[in-house]
Amino acid sequence: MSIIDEVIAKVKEKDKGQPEFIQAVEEVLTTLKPTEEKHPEFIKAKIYDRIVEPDRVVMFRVPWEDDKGEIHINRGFRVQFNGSIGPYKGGLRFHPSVYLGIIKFLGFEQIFKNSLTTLPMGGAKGGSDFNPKGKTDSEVMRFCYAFMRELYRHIGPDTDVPAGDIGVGGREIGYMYGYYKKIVNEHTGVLTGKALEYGGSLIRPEATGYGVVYFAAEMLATKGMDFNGKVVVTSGSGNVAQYTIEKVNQLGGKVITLSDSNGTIVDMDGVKGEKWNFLMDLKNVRRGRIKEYADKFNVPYYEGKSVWDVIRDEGLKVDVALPGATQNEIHKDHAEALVRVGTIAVAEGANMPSTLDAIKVFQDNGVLYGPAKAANAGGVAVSGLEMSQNSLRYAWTREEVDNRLKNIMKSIHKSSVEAAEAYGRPGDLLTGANIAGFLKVAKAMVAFGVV
Ligand code: NDP
Ligand code: 2IT
Repeated sequence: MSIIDEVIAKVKEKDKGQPEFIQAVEEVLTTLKPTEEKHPEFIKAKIYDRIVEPDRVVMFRVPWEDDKGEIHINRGFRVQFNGSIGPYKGGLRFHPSVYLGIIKFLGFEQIFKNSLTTLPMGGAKGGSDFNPKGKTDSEVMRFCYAFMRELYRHIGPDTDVPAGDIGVGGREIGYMYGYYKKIVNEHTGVLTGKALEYGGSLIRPEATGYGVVYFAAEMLATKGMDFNGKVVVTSGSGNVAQYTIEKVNQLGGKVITLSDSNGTIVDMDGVKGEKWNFLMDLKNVRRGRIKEYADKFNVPYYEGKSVWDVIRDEGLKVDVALPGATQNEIHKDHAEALVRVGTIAVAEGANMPSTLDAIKVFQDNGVLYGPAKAANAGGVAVSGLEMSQNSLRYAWTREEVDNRLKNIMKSIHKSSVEAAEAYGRPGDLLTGANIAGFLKVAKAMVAFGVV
C-alpha cells in the first residue's frame, strides 16, 4: 500500500460522515501518486497526511429574527484549510445542504485551485445552512449581519478573505461588508465580490463564467477547434451560468439549456439577446424560477429533471458541456449519455459537478475533461486581483482585469498540461492540475518545518 493509499484509507475512517470530503480527497490524492516517487521529502515531512487536515475549523451559532420577530438558529462555518502560500481565500455558501463535509470538500479543493492561479492565496471555504429562498431582503440582511457578528473576528485582509458562492452574491456581500466595516471601523479588502462603489473589481461578477469559457477555449484549441458554431450546455442559472452564457455567445457558440433546483429548460435557438436579459432580471432582481423562461419564450420545460437527465432522456446533441450548478450533478449514466451524443469537451464551472465514475467515463472515451479547480479558477483569480487593487488603493480598467483573467486561465491550462506530461500522464488535465497546484503548497509546507 502506498503512503497515499494509507492516507485515503485513514480519511475514509476518520471522516466517515463526510462523503463529499472523502470524494475530493480521493480525487486529488489518487492523482498525486506520481509525486510520491519524485519527492521523498514530501513523504518524510508527512505532507500527504498533513494536507488533508485543515489548519483550523470554525463552527458557530447564527441566531437571527425573521420579519415576524420569530427567532431562527442556523449553523455557520469557516474552514481555513491551508494557509501556506497566502492569506486564506475562498467563498461562502448559503444553502440548506451545507454541513461540515461540504465546506471541507470545497476548502480542500480551493487549496489547489488558488495555487494554480499563481496568486498568493491559501485555501478556505465557509457558509451556512441558511436557505435564502423565499426570505425578504430585510431577513437576508439580518441573517448576514448575524453571520458576520461572529465571522468578523476570524477574518482580515491579511488573514482570511471570504467571497461569494451558491446563495451569496452582490446583495449578501454588501450586507456583510457593511456590517464588518461598522464593527471593525476599517475600510479594507476583507471580502471580495464587492460592488464597484465600495472597492469591488470590474469583471469579478463575470470572472468565473468568462474564465470557464476561456479555459474551455484553450482545451478546444488543442484539437484545432473553437467555440464558433458549437452547441453548448450549462446547468444552473446563477452567477456562473449567466456569464458562461454571455461569453459563449460572444465567441459565436450557443447555449441551449438552463436549470434550477426545480427543473430544466431547453431553448434550441440559444439563450441570447433579449432572452439573456430576461434571465438576468429573473434570477438577480425578481429571484424567480427558471420555469418562467419556458412560459415566456414558449420552450420545453422538464419539471424535476436536471440538464443531464434531459440530455440522457432526449438525446440532445452537445458539443461542449460547462456544468454550472452544484456538486455531483453529473453521474456515470449522464457521462455515458454525453459521450453518446458526441461531446468534445467538458469544463467544470461548478465545484466537483462530476462523480468519480463520471470522470472516468470522460477520460476513457477521449472526451477533453477540464476539472473544476482549473476551469473555474477565474472567479477566485479575479478575487485575488480585487485584493491587489484594494491594497494598491487603485482600480484597474475592465480591459486590464479581463486581460489578466485571460492570461491566468491560459497559464493554468499550460501548467496543467505540462505537469501531466512531466509526471507521466500526458493529456490528463485532472492529474496535471492537481499536481501543479499541489507542488507549490507542498514545497512551502516543507520549508516551514513541522508546523
Ligand atoms: P448561484 O447561487 O448564483 O447559482 C446556483 C445555481 O445552481 C442556481 O440556479 C441553483 O438553483 C442551482 N443549484 C444550486 N444547488 C443546486 C442543487 N442542489 N440542485 C439543483 N440545482 C442547484 O451560485 P453560483 O453560480 O455562484 O455557483 C454555482 C457553482 O459554481 C457552485 O458549484 C459554486 O461552488 C461554483 N463556483 C462559483 C464561483 C463564483 O465565483 N460564484 C467560483 C467557482 C465556482 P436554485 O436557485 O433553485 O437553488
Ligand atoms: O469556488 C470558488 O472558487 C469561489 N466560490 C470563489 C472564491 C473567491 O474567493 O472568489
